[in-house]
Amino acid sequence: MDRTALIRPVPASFDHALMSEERPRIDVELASSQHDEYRARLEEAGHTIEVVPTDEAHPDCVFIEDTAVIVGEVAVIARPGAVSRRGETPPVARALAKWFATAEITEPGTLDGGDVFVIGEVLYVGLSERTNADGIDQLRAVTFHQGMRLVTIGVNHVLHLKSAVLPIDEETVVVTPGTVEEDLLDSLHIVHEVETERHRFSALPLGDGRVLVTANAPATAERIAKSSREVVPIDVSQIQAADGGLTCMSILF
Ligand code: CIR
Repeated sequence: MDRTALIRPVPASFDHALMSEERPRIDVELASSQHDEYRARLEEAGHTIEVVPTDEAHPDCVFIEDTAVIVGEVAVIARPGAVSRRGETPPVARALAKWFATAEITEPGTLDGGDVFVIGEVLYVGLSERTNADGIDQLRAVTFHQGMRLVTIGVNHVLHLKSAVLPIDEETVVVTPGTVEEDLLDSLHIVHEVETERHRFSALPLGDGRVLVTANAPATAERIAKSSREVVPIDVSQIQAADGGLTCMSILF
């Protein structure tokens, strides 16, 4: 497998990351070792790891996924919905320019990469607290030029589309009930997150047939395992404490 994972280490300032609700303090050392474990799982699955240096001035920079979206041959540099995160994009844009032509979402558009997933030739994009209609229109123009299609999905009760809809493979997504209009997911096969594990499940296909899953949602993982996907659990409690999941810590291409 010839796949690259762009990642950004956890900064010491991570306990100042944005949080949607009051939670106990983040254990930054533990977050960092959980991130090391995540990196190891990606490497083990055959990814070449490329590191963008961390940035203490941006406590959320470990969530590198939000800063760019790969659309065919183009890396679209996002314009994060949270003003405090806008300074995260330039170093990621410079790194991606090694492999891709780049385009940028500009004002008044906002877009977080956590609102986008790609299955085949289709980009599913969340209209959320962070991504606005103008940002989606700008992304659609690039998508169109790349011969692909974009589907907009309204997102309720969660931060990003991928807080609620996680692709497992080319035809399956895990959905948190009540967060999106499921009819918009075309013919994708839907597995529901188990109610008692609400908002805990996150997943990242490792590219080798296995799926990395959050260790604190075993019943939902079991539903995936039943459809013959091998799951690899990982504890990312301190990443989840800052509203992150498994897709958010890398850009894969
Ligand atoms: C934020 O609020 O922006 C971060 N604390 C969490 C971002 C998580 N991003 C993602 O899941 N793509």
